[in-house]
Amino acid sequence: MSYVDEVLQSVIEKNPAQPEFHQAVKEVLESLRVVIEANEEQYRKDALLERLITPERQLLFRVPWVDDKGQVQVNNGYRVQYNSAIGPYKGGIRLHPSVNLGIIKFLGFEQTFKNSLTGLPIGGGKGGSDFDPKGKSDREVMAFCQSFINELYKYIGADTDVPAGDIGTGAREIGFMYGQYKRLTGLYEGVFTGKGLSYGGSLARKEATGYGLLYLTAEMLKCNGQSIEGKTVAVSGAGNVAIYAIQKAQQLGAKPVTCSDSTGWIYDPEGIDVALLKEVKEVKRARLTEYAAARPSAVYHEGKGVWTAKVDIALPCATQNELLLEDAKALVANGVMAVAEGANMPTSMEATEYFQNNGVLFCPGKAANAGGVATSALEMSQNSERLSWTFDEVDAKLKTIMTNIFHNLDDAAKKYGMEGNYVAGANIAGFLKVAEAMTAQGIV
Ligand code: NDP
Ligand code: 2IT
Repeated sequence: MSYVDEVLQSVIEKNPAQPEFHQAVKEVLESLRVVIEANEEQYRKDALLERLITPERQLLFRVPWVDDKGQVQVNNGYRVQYNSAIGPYKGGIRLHPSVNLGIIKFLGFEQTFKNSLTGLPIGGGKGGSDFDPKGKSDREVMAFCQSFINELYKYIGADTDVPAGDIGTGAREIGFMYGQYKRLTGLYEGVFTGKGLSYGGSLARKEATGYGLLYLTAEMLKCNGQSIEGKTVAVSGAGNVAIYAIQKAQQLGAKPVTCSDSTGWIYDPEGIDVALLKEVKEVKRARLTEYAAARPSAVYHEGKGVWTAKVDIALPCATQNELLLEDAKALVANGVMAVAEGANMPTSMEATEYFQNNGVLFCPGKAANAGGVATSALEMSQNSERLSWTFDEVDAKLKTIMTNIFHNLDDAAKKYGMEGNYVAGANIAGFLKVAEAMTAQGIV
């Protein structure tokens, strides 16, 4: 049996009931075959893949907090410190009822490659909880965040592990977590990113994932003789990534016509009104029905269906496995020409292969959504030098980073005989840097 197959088999045996983790590992290892096989004996002897796949440390802890009725609630807390070969652990905190260890591991594994692709010195990590911020009062969210940090503060720090936002964790949650960390440690340091601008946050971090997604998509189209201008776009999600993806798409001359949340989706043939979407989601924290109520051109559909819209470009920006084979078929039948992932692993492997086999340009999340964490690394740099850069400075760096990422994965795909396969290109380019750093640092 080949080394890759051996490791794939053992991952499934050793990590039962973690389907998202298996999926992420399978996608990466399948596309690394050509690289591993070229150096199989050495990699096997060094157990390089086993070390890459096994997190350096996994923290699981109890998070008790008191709700507004005086009732004690208990949630599970997680932080998976995946790989520190190229820098301190770096990655977001997800707060969503679906969170479990397998989901945090898949996210941490992906993050390791993504962070490598940014070209910046950040290792991979991810954390979270099954706490659901939806419908909670600000006081309840604060009580949860403080309790979460009462345990986590022991294991994080500006030079060891730097958490940030993800689903359910935005500026409010980061503020509460940062405040508690500072209170417990007495340290005013860049231990979180995505901080508020008044206490060490970076301009353009809030916009960075969505903007970066569009910078990369525009570059991918350009390198394939196309332009983003005039294209219609389907975006899923209505959170941090989706909102700023929609905004940048409009700035680049495209027309986003959809967005979605966990209850339904909007089709707005006039183009999404970003100011209204921000008001509904960032300020009121309300459902998309409120968007439709305020916008005559918009149609609200209950449930799934965002991928049935006829568009040129699809940008999944909500969550994992939200774009399945049947969705890919609908998009292809409607003439989609490019798909780039704003979310982490939103497209199933079958759907990804369907796009690739039907000539659709496809860029995976670990490259396409890397602008968020890249700008987090820029926030860390600003915190270290105790300076703040202007919005335009950060945005210009972000654009350069996204353009470079695209060319790195394009070059890697070409070098290994898989031109146009950006999934393989991203996995190979991300892997080679981490593997080299791990090998140089010995068996640790
Ligand atoms: P937010 O919490 O701001 O928004 C998430 C959006 O997706 C919401 O509209 C939410 O709807 C929807 N959503 C979440 N879970 C589900 C679900 N199970 N089914 C249907 N819809 C769902 O998160 P972000 O925008 O920050 O994150 C979105 C994706 O992007 C995630 O995959 C995240 O890992 C990834 N990402 C985020 C980065 C960041 O910097 N924030 C960076 C890189 C990637 P509802 O409100 O109804 O739950
Ligand atoms: O998935 C991701 O890259 C994020 N949620 C952002 C991580 C970060 O550290 O900014």
